Amino acid sequence: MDYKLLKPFPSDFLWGASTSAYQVEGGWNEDGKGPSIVDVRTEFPEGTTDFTVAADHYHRYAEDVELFAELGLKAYRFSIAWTRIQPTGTGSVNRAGADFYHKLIDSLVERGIEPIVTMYHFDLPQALDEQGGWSNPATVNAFADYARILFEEYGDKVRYWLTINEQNMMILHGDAVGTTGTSGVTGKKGVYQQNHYMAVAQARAMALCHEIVPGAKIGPAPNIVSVYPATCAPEDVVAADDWDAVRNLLYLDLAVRGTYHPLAWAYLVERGWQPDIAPGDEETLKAGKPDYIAFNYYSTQTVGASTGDASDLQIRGADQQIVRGEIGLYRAEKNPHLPTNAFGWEIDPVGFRTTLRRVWDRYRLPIIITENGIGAFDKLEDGQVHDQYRIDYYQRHIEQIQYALNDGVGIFGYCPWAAIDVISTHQGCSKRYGFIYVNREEFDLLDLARIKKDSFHWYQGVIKTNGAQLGQ
Ligand code: BGP
Repeated sequence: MDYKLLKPFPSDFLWGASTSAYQVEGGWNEDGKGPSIVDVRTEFPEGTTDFTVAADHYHRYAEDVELFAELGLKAYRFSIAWTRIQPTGTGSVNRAGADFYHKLIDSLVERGIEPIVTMYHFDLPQALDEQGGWSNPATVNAFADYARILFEEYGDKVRYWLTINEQNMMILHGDAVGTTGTSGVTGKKGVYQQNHYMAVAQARAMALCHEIVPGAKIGPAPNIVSVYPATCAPEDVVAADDWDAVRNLLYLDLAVRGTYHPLAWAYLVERGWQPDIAPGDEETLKAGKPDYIAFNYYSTQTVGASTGDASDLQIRGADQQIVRGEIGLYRAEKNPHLPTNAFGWEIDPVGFRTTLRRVWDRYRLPIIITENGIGAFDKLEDGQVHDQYRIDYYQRHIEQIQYALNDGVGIFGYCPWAAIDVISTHQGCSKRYGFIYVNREEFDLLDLARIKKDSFHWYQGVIKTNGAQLGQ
């Protein structure tokens, strides 16, 4: 639907930006921090860096927060490294690690920037992984203890919490996002058991948040896409619904309703992959209620009916946005209407509006976008980065948020990925996303200077005008 005149963004809209601990901080073994599964990773695609230094935010957070304030951010979404707080994932608090986040949060709050804290963004403590990671129900208790520590430590200054970043990507594409770990779970049955434990852990964290910090808000942060049928053939529509249930609704329903989506459950049972549900789990899942839904949006996916043979397995997209096809369920299709970025991810701003509408229609909970952005090989030339492609990308996505707001969708914030250049999950530091350029190369750290990209100045204008000025 088109509108004669679009209503403006709400005056308290949270214009933000995102990062995650291991991708931005560096200082991977400092001040008592223990190793996480990403720290012990030894295999990296050729020519790409590890996460040991990243953007060196651990040492430069004060300078970075100054820049965030200059950008005008109303919110900053970042994650806490579990292994700074509890080096082995259990046990007493590592004071120096906890203090780092006190300093970061205080400096944000002093500048009027709302901290939005992800409790766990891919970096499971290695010590827990060695004991089975998410295949071990003890990890559920460890996560609940960790959650309690965070709420007690920071509850008086953090009002917005996120439980687990992209649980669905860890389950569906652990190899791409680097979260498979070393504990060696094999087979889908084991992976869906991990998913169940994560869902229970998340529900416990949500219930604890409400018990310990009344007034604070908490929600999940999956990666959500609209799934399009390749044609209007009814069989393609069924395939799109099926894949939507398995990729999106399984995770959203568990987080929001505390139940398994019936179609997703039917799929798990059909494959023999349904998890064991322990006594009390159903009650725990239902008792953990989110106050809002956060989701990461990069793309949409297009699928058609399974043909029942190996041709279904033709891969589309790439990385965590990959669509692999599954015999008997769906096949991946190319969407001829959509361009792709340099990494094969389809770009679909209108699909953003569709996805916002669908999530709102189904759950009627306030929505915040916790990631959206474009990875590119930015070039520093004469001290400047002309990333017009990023400006175009954001412009077109923010326009669609405004349409969705006019459609009646309750959206209260937008945190693009990323506030500053971070290390990609598996494509090194040359794949950049930030508004702020970090002067380093894959293996040469140069001076790690911060340089404002063209998109920085553009987003500054967007925030200053509360979204009224999206053009150049
Ligand atoms: C999301 C992750 C982020 C981030 C982003 C970009 O899936 O939550 O951590 O990295 O994707 O992905 P990549 O770094 O693989 O390009």
